[in-house]
Amino acid sequence: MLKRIAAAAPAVLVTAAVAAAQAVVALPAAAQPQDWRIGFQEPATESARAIQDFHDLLFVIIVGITVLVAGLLAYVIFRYRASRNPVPRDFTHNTLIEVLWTIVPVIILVIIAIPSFNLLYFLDRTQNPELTIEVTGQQFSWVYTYPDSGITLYSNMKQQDQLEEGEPYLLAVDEPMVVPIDTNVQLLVTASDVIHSFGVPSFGLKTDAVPGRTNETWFRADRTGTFYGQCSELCGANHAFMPIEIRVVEKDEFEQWVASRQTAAAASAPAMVAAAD
Ligand SMILES: [Cu+2]
Repeated sequence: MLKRIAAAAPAVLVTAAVAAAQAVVALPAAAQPQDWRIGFQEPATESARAIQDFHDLLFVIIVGITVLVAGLLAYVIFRYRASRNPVPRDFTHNTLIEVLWTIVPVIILVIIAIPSFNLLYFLDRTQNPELTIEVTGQQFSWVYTYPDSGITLYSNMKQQDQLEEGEPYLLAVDEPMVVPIDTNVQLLVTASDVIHSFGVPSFGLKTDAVPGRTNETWFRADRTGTFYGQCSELCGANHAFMPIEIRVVEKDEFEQWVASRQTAAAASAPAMVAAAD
């Protein structure tokens, strides 16, 4: 009996693990924070993937250094304690070890610096932007302007009673930024009052929005869906309530969206002129 239970246990564990994995997959397709998550959001751009790879490299190096230093320290504390080593030696220099503890860290820093600079330059800007969006942070919302198509979106966080089924409170907005898939999107980020920061983890984006200054960044999303981010610079009382929502759609869907927005803008423009008269 016991044997049979023991034999069945791994199968049960595997089933539970598969169910848990499916539960994770079945969660909303949107890229957003999840309870008890460890690690990064699933990347949706080459930039986010490269950042996560760089993080993994650094993590290995950091763990290695920490284990080595802690291990040496523990060994010295144990081996050279007063009871075991009553008459300490009194030398103060060792050329070999001094050369080593200078050269080895230099080599480690060079190993870190090369991919680090590559990544910085890769993230900085795109060589051929296919779509430009101006992002303006303001207390406490984001404004997205598409200069090529004359569209301006005022993106405000949805209050709890405005949320639709499955939309996360504190992340969902009334006017998400809409972008096409597989397109180099250039972002020109600025602010109109204080410093904000445009951060979308699954895109590997975090760019300060500084009044009087334009910071450039870019992304190229490789899957459709809804991606959430937040203002990442403490900007005032409602800093927590100016989230970012980006919808990545197929290219033809994006064209339709642009056309519908332009039609809507054209339809409302004469009315506004008439009202002004
Ligand atoms: Cu802000």
